[in-house]
Amino acid sequence: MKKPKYTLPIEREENIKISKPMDTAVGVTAVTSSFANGFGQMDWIRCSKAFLNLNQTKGFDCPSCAWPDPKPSGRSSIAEYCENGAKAVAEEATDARVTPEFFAKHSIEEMNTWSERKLGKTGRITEPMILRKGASHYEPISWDDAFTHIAKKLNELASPDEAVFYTSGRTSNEAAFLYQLFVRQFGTNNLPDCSNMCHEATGKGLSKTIGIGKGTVKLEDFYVADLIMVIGQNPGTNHPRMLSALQKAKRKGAKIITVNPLEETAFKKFKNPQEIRGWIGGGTQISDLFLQVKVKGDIALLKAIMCVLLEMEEANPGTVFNQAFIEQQTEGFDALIADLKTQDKWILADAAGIPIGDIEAAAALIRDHKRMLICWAMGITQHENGVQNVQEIVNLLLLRGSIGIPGAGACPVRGHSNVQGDRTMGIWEHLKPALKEKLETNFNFEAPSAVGYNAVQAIQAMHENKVRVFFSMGGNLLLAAPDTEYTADGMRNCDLTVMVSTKPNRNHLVTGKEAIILPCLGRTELDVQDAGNQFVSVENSMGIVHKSEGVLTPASDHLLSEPMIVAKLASATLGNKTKTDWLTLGGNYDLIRAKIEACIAGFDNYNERVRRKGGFYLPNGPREQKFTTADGKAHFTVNPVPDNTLKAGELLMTTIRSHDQFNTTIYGDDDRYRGIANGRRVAMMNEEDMQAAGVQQGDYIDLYSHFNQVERMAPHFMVVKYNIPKGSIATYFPEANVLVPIDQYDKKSYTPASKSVVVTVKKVEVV
Ligand SMILES: Nc1nc2c(c(=O)[nH]1)N[C@H]1C(S)=C(S)[C@@H](COP(=O)(O)OP(=O)(O)OC[C@H]3O[C@@H](n4cnc5c(=O)[nH]c(N)nc54)[C@H](O)[C@@H]3O)O[C@H]1N2
Ligand SMILES: Nc1nc2c(c(=O)[nH]1)N[C@H]1C(S)=C(S)[C@@H](COP(=O)(O)OP(=O)(O)OC[C@H]3O[C@@H](n4cnc5c(=O)[nH]c(N)nc54)[C@H](O)[C@@H]3O)O[C@H]1N2
Ligand SMILES: [Mo]
Repeated sequence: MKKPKYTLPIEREENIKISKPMDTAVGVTAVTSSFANGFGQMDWIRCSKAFLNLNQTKGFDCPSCAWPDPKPSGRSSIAEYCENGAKAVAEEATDARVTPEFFAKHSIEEMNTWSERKLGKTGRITEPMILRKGASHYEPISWDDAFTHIAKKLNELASPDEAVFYTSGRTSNEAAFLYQLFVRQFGTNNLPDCSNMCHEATGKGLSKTIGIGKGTVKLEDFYVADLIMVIGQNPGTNHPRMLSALQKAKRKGAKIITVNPLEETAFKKFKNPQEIRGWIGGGTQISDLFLQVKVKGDIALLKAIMCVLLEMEEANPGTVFNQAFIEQQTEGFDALIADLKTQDKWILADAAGIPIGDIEAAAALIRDHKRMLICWAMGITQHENGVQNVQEIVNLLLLRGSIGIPGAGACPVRGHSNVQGDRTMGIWEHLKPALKEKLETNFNFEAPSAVGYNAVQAIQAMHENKVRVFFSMGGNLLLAAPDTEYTADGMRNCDLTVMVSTKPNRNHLVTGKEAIILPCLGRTELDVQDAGNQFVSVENSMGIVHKSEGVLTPASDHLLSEPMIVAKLASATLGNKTKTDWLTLGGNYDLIRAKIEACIAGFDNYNERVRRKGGFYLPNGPREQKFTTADGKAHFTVNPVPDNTLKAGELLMTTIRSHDQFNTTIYGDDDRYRGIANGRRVAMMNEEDMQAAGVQQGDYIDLYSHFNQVERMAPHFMVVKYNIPKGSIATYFPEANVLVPIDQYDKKSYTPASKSVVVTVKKVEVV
């Protein structure tokens, strides 16, 4: 058989080291590791300045995750950042530079042999660059020529819908608002974003049931909660500052239930590096009850818990369900109960892979604790039944009336630091009628009404030659998307791909026939415009909008800010068709904020309130039990249990993040908490599945997926014996994305099923 040619370099990693997963998260090693990371990449003055200004009232918002700051009235605690935030800052504030000379020296072909880690470590891009048709190397281009060129290509399209404008969730409110405004004035709603592959299922599931697409809790709710469930989330790695909140909750007496196929280190013990006792003490045990669910077993588990709660309620009526709340505030209770009565808790327990005794223990904890708060992330959303998973969580909260009261509610934990804000600003393939009307009256144009492409549809349209220009405001769609080879072919089909980026990534190397890189300022950097020093604003995972102001000297004199890039592009593309004074807006972000205030609810006195310490909170009805659904009620839903049966030899694969990466940016090759070092092409397998497949730890396997009769293959993964349920297997994102089928997604939200792909494995015989 002919060996397939891969888009990404595939190294056979020979020196992978496996040790026991760690029992304690954060602690001293993590802190030393932050400093090692910073000092390795920056000179020490720059490094200290960066770290001293991270998450401070006058400094910049951490460019890593969206977890809120613990001191809303004034972010002042020294070192209010975590190890992984420090890595993100070091990555952006690095001293390394990617100059035109660098691009002249290294061809696309050569750079395509480098790993993601090596690509990212090359440094900050200093000038706009163009890859001309058929050329082997990027060459410099002036900003003006770049904008003229892109504008010409956009204006030559047969329809504005032949262009796609992607956004990654680090983009500020100001840049995001201008960007969607430009795209809509240009004439399309093709605004896919990283959220389409992330919390889209959360947005859909929550909007339908409670009337708002976001969570209902604030940080202070953690400190008065009686019971916290953490489902499908690995906070030790992805939201490390959440561990301080969980620790504080525990010290105040809360119980914690964790639900995950892997017993992540954070669930065991946590030592808080910000307190003396964190350095010397034994640490806080986080999880009281760990439910080791099978991959995609969450609905079965939640239903089994609700069946047991129903039994308890029937035995002692009025003691388990919050009848008053259910009667006054909800719809659909009878249908839910009717469905639960058709279920068999033993069959459900088996489908979830959890002993019935543990399910009963979870139900008893829920019955005995009034204020319940449920957190979740990608383990819940990235499945074909992602929306239903979210709705099942809502069912449990509603049964207990645990929503809209202090210490209780829904807490989807967001990913990128401003992904929630981007949505609030209108980055979405849907243009809601209210925003459409506001944009039209404030900017004097007719906005398109047709729904645009989401991420999956955009890639499919590229394949069908319906997309000629792909423009990307940050991010790395090629590697973030499912089905890497399919997505790569789609990118190559475009005439022009344009990336607004800080650092090189694979999407600069697998491109349309022509490609342009527009290098932008990072969040850590000073942003000086005609109107003086500018700051931007972001919305965290809990709906608080606050400012972020860079302090470091920009990586190069040639960089433009993201708002200015949008302004110049809009001005070049729209010419005299627009009635918006783009360049004035781009030069003074107070003016952009005034426009946001005019168009988007909740931003009254934006310029004044955003300057207050700690920022301001956006309106959230369900937080006060005012459900914003059409009928003003919260809705129970009936969600079927997904069929998880596997044929002999099949395994259900979930793709997860290591401790050394931020999405497609790979900081290093270690996953310290899980005890894996020097490599990322690993497959974490259950011992019995290893025996059935005839493999041992250290063997290499090829992985295959077979969705809709299409075979996809990912070669050379090293087998790691891991504590994971039988039938489940875990690999890292983005290495395993080649296996995730583009057409396997949640039909309600289009979220790719990157946490449940059926695979088979084949041992690689060493010759
Ligand atoms: N340092 C760092 N921080 C980050 C990121 C990063 O890459 N690095 N990424 C950011 C982004 S964009 C996001 S969205 C978040 C992601 O944050 P997380 O959602 O925590 O990230 P993942 O690693 O994708 O894994 C989720 C967890 O779900 C579990 N899981 C997998 N399948 C299932 C399942 O079927 N059911 C259940 N119950 N659990 C399952 C996995 O074992 C893992 O513990 O983090 C953000 N923060
Ligand atoms: N199989 C699988 N696939 C997944 C996931 C998974 O768990 N499994 N997770 C999904 C999730 S949750 C998400 S959010 C997506 C992530 O998808 P994306 O947001 O598209 O990917 P990132 O890796 O976060 O983007 C990194 C790039 O952003 C650029 N960048 C960094 N900072 C800035 C900045 O300040 N400005 C600009 N303009 N550019 C900047 C850098 O050039 C960097 O290379 O991936 C999804 N894909
Ligand atoms: Mo995400």
